[in-house]
Amino acid sequence: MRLIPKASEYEEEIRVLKCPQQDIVVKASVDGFREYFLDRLRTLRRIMLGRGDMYDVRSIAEAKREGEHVKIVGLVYDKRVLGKSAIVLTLEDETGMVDVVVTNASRAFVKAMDVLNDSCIGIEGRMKNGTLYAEDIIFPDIKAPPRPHDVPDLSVVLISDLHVGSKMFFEKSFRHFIKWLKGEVDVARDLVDTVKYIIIAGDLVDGVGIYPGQDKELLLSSLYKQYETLSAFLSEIPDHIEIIVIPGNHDATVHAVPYVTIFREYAEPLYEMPNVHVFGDPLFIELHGVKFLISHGRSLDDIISALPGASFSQEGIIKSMRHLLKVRHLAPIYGGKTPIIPLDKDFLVIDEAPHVFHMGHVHVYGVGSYKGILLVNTGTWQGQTAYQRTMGIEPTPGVVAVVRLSDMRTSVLNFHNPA
Ligand code: D5M
Ligand code: FE
Ligand code: ZN
Repeated sequence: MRLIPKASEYEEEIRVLKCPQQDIVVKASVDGFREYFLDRLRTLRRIMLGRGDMYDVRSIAEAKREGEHVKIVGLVYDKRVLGKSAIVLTLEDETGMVDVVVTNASRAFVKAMDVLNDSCIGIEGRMKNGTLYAEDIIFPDIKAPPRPHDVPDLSVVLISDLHVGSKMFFEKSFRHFIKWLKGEVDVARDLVDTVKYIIIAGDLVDGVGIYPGQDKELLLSSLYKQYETLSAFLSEIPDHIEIIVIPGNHDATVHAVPYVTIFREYAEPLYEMPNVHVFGDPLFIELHGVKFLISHGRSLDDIISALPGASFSQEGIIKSMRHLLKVRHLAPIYGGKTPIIPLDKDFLVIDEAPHVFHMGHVHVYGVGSYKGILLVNTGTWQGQTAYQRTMGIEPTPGVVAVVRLSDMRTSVLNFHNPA
């Protein structure tokens, strides 16, 4: 006897707080990236100023003119590491640029190692002859919002990177997962009754022409066929479960962030499913009051190659996701592997704190937390590609995270069965 109602007895409750719309592309700034970066600076500076310890911030021009002991906020224009003795950061705001010297005697030195180009940071220090000597570095930083009350006993399954259409798509494992959702697998039966949502964080299909030589690794060479096959799989999922999807760099979207929703023309069967909700990236939604920030994670490649200690290991990926929250930006580095659309508003700033931060893309599963925020990277359903072998990326296929909305308890289940 089960007294608590099952997930199938609950109405969906999805509130979209932020999602890029199709029309953003035509709004791309004519001014190139100036407006875009100004908005990044202004939004993050406002967040930092609102925190209390940064109320006395000066503009860079002011600091240079009259400063002795000052605080500034700016975007990192350049970072130079001078051996083990000092790091020189060049910071920029709308009034000017300044070189910031962080010597290894300063408590800011360890923080300076983690500073990445184009992110917004604050510096507290002393001006001397037009150069700022840092005493401290202040990151925008974040903390989890208060938990909502009276959350029903429902769970959300997080997955990503299915790559349907690839020869390496683990169809058998994915079918096993769907069987579990139908209640046909004798694993965590109590949990499956609570599943009301599935979030898929991009790379739903393998796409076509995404990388050189991809055609040799494709089972389905038509993008239409790939979305059709994906939709056939998803239609097997009980229809009281709402499926929330965003695009990845393999999907039919504009291949620059923020990603617009998957083009309907290619994915008609997906759009026709009543329980599938198609969104863009980044997506900020509330499910019964619990806030989710979902983004495919293309920028993780750039973070992993720039951030000391980051790597394609589970720990290295969680470290990278923590860093994104600390700088409150989903793709801080400009000019790497992550193309950015120059909008006059920076959609990639994390202006509101979520309870859960979900990414994929790197194909390695990881779970962790930062300042009370649950971090999940959901691995993949694709085997190791030739490129990943050369990069030493060991994918973790068939792993799902199930997050219970009422207490955020996270269960990790492995559905991989390659045989
Ligand atoms: O990306 C899966 C992971 O593999 C991600 O960390 C990027 C990396 N990857 C895979 N193929 C390539 C190529 N050809 N160039 C650069 N990086 C690559 P996914 O988005 O699923 O391909
Ligand atoms: Fe992927
Ligand atoms: Zn990807």
